Amino acid sequence: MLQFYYHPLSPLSRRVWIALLEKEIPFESIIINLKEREQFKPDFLVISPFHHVPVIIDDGLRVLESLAILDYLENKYPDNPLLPQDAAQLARVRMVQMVANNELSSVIISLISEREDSPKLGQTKRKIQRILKFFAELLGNDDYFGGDNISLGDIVAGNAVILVNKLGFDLSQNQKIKEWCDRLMQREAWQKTQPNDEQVKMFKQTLQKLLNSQS
Ligand SMILES: N[C@@H](CCC(=O)N[C@@H](CS)C(=O)NCC(=O)O)C(=O)O
Repeated sequence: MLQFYYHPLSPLSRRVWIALLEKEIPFESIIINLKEREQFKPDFLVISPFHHVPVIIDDGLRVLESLAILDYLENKYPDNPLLPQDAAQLARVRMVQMVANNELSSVIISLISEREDSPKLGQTKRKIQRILKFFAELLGNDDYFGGDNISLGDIVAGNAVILVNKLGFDLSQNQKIKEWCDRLMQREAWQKTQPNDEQVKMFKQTLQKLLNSQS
């Protein structure tokens, strides 16, 4: 059975976790406790040389890097597809996925570490606003970025936007995006994977500890 190395509070692990559940792929959970620094244990470093989760091992094949894992799962397990066939739809899904990965992930550290009155936090919030406006335009009147069906774009972006919201960014000025997040949260895979308030607090503490140890 596919082995999934992850931590439930790791946002990048959650992308893969949601995809496994949405695609209904059976897997064995192996939790790497990042707070206890289990990612640095020699046995795990053999599997994950950069001490990161997520990692999967499937039929003896080790895959690391969340986006590479998502592509692997989509190609290896075609049921419950998460990528559209149509060229324009696929471009939309990939744009959302890459913008979320390249632009949105980086704002999370500022949301956690900057003080309420810091200019950097103001800049971060303006950047999030621009990204959400772009997402809303792309979504149009569709339920998902994949059209009628959820896609890898929805998973990568939805996971980040829901976290940004839980970290204090108000979505009330972005009604379309708020409704899309609510739609995602009605799905079983999302209810199983999204952190509650207590877990978000723990995530903030762990990340803050990591940032302090690096400074
Ligand atoms: N580019 C990698 C990054 C993975 C990553 O940074 N994972 C974090 C958790 S979200 C981690 O394992 N941190 C522990 C560490 O770096 O020691 C991916 O997309 O999979």
